[in-house]
Amino acid sequence: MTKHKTLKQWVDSVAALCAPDSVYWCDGSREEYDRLVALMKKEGIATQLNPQKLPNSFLFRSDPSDVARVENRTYIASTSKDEAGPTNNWIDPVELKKTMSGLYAGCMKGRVMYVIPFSMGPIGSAISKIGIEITDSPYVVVNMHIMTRVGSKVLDVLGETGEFIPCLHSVGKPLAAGESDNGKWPCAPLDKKYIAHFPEERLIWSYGSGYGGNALLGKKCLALRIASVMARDEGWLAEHMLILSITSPAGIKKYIAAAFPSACGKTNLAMLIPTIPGWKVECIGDDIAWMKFGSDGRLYAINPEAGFFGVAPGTSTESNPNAMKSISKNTIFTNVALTQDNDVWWEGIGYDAPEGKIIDWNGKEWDRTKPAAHPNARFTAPARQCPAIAPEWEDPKGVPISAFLFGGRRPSTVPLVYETFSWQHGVFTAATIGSEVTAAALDLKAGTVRRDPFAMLPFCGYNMGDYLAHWLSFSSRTDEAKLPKIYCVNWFRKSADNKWLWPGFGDNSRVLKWIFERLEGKAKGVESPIGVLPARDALDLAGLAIPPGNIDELLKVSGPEWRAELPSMRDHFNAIGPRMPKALYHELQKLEERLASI
Ligand code: OXD
Ligand code: MN
Repeated sequence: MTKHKTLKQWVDSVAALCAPDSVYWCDGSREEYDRLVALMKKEGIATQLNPQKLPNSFLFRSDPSDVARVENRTYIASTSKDEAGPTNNWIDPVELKKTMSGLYAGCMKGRVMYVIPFSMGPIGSAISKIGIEITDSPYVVVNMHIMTRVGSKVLDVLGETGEFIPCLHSVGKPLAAGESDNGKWPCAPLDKKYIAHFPEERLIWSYGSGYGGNALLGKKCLALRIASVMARDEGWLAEHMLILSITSPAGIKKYIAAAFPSACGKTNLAMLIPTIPGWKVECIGDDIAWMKFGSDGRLYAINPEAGFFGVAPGTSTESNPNAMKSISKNTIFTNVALTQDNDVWWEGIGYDAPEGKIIDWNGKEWDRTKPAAHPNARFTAPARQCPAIAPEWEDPKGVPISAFLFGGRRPSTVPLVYETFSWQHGVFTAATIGSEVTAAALDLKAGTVRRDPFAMLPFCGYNMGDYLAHWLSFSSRTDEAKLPKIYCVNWFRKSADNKWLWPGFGDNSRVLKWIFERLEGKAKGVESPIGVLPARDALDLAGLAIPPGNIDELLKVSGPEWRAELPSMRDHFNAIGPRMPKALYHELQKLEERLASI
């Protein structure tokens, strides 16, 4: 337990409101993990997987209504609507607290209330932050064990007066006396789900969902939405970025952080195995980076998480062998399919579903015309299990970042890679990245570009205009030469006949190598109106069996295509509203002028 008065008072007040049967303080031990998993097995929520194939691993199936982040039920409840800005849902915080307090009243009846002290980042690092999550879900506790650093050591660092971020979570399903979940995933209906952030108070309240980022509050809620506000106020960066290191054959190591919207292969890039001899890539993190200035004026990054919460479908020995090894034991699977011998299976695992009865993510015998795993099925695995994890991944100082990469899915227009001209131009480029809408499921017309500044659209806890201004301000916080250089990448360009032009995956190391050599001042570049492209012979293509015409296409900058981008970039800036920085309109105008030459 703790001698921290404010913490004790908060826990007592939540217990009084939510009325659990008991309160339990988590110590983060292996014994605690095993005990909770055993409990969930008994309650029919967890299935033990084949211990020969997947030691100490378990499968969970969530309710079909509770399978992903719920963006339309996610709120930034700042005091003023303007503070949240036009890209966030907003409800007045007083009103929202009233509604949610009503929902929380008695919501933990029949359940245990778990108190989880956790550190985002290595315990005690100057860049790390402490959170306390209160939850009535043992599934959340075991996932937090993997995704964060949990336990008594965190309370020791917190001491009697340390700062912590209170994170309150309930699945929103009280139990009557003697009732149990009876194998059913507890959650509330969609219109009762709230994922609420009170940024001025650094407070998170989540109700009604037990899934992923809605419930593991250290991840998107704390490490991005609340941390982005803290970062603005304290002069640092909390970003939706992977962190990797790349080491040349000469043994020189550089660190790169990269942002892509969800489902653009971030985990694959973070763990890639280079196809070019002598080069090594190691992983520091696959989703979130917190960066602060070191005493040398450079930006140092830590991965605030301790695990991977990755999308299973599409993960295979071919697409990401390191991820497959990371999830070979001590892993929690959610909403994947179960084979007859208690192994997991999903679409894109790299082999056909085995014979015999397969149970789909709904818990029913699989109808082979439908997906067996939910498309957002996940694995939760300890980062330390990744064979490519960098030995320094938990260094409390962080790692110095030399380059930022931004990208999205762009079947046309955007070349494989280019370097931006300056910090301001780089911020402009990151502010306009996006992905082309391919599925007709969204309201947008196929081919429309959905712009997602810095891949932070769902995760920025304040006004997007102010966020962009915060990024711009970094060039006056240090010598610009000490800031990372900014690159745009696009692995997803297609030919006119709709074929991928670039093999991607391990071959993306060829692009990383060009970036590495640019940073060393060695690789040749060719200036274009949008930025500096690789000179044709500067990209290492040795051993790559793709038609030379593909490379021309991949590096093409078409005047008409780029001019056609300009109105949608302007609309996107206008939609951010009056707080949109003028400097970025200026960059847009400069781009337009440069494009006039081609
Ligand atoms: C994630 C996401 O789950 O970005 O990491 O959606
Ligand atoms: Mn993410």
